[in-house]
Amino acid sequence: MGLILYTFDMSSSCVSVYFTQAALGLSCKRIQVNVWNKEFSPELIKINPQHIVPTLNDSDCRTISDSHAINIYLCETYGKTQTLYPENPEEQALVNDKLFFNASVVYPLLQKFQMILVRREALSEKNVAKMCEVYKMLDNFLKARQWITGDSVNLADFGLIPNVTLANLFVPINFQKYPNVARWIKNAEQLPFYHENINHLNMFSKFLEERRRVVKSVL
Ligand SMILES: N[C@@H](CCC(=O)N[C@@H](CS)C(=O)NCC(=O)O)C(=O)O
Repeated sequence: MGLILYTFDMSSSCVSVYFTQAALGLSCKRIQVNVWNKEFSPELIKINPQHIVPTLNDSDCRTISDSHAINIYLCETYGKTQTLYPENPEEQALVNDKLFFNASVVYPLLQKFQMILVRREALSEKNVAKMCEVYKMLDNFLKARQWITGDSVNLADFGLIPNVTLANLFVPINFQKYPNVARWIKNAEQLPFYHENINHLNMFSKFLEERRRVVKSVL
């Protein structure tokens, strides 16, 4: 049976799993689930009543349904390179720190922007300011290093890059003000599997464009 990933190409969380999957050279059957239209397949509801993507189902029927948990599982189970999720407790703690930052700070804020599209409201100034704070924090994290926790790319970057580049579509990053973020994104663009994110961003930009035409007050 192998690895099955219930996914949605419009989801930045899913892109982070694509990155890990590609970096580890794993093949994985992708089943697209349009969660925006609530087109949950019966198989997804059966294995994950929360019907959230990404959801990974491994051949032994293990089900994992959070991108950060999936990425750690893939590295620990199939990881040939320890640099993506270091074994050393101190280094691993730094990666975990930024994974939780992504899950508890960046993603919930990004979700608010996405909900605006659904509810067709204008962006709140408060949330725009919060996102600018996130950019500032990232710029500080990246001051002394090439990647988010050190000088080699790891799961923290895989989680943050899709979310931050998507946030950039809602709240454009001032790259003059945050040069370390600009450098980090440029480095990410060189990753051999970055096309997964380009595909995601292109789809999202198109969607935003359509919405802008329909609702002038949004963005
Ligand atoms: N923290 C989760 C977020 C996953 C998430 O919110 N997924 C959204 C799409 S981006 C979803 O499946 N929503 C469907 C629903 O809530 O029913 C992760 O990183 O995997």
